Amino acid sequence: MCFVKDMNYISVFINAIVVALMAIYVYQNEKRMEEIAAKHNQIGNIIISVLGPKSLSLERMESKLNETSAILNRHNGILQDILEVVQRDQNIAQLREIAYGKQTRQSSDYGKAYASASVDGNLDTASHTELDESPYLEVDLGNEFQIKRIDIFNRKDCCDVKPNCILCLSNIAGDRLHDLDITIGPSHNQMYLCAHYKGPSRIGEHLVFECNQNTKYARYVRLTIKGREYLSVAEVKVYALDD
Ligand SMILES: [Ca+2]
Repeated sequence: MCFVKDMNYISVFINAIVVALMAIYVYQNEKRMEEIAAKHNQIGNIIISVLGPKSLSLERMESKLNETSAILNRHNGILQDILEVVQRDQNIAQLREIAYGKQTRQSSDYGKAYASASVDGNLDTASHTELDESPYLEVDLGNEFQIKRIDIFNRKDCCDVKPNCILCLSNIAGDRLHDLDITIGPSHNQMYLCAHYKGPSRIGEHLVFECNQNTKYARYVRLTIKGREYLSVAEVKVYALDD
């Protein structure tokens, strides 16, 4: 009996030791977890302190990039405009004006405003027809040329489509020039449309028409207004490739 009693004491003692060891283990684990949590907090604070200023810098960099992109776009637009001007100048440099002083005729003469006034190089003089049905002005270039462009200068001093309109503020609107067909061709029977101008124009306006659609060789240039109207222009300039 004494032996059994001793064994019970030993068992209780061992259990007590096991419980104590488990308690120590749990305590140490909790302490370890607290340390890990503290480390995590510390790392989090470090990350926030580092990334905080960086995120602000990124915003500023993004803003700067947007500003730079806008500036580059503006500069690109300016460069495109410059390139177009340079290209146009190069194209013009290859062209030669061929209408000056050439033979002309028009559907009728209004007083002494002859057709020749449209190719005399003077913007203060103008050709002028009567009030004709489909009035026209024609330039005979003498030979065939590869016409690329035709410039028309409306007269600077006249006229409105309602010249006798007293209530109108002005009768010098220049809008008689409208619904204009600009045709070119090697003969009167072979005329091709270079351009159509709906208008109306304004006094002194400089109109430019490209004849890229029809680059055939042509000797005649004709302006025709569709309808009953006066046709009056200060100057017609015809540009052809300089062969
Ligand atoms: Ca003239």
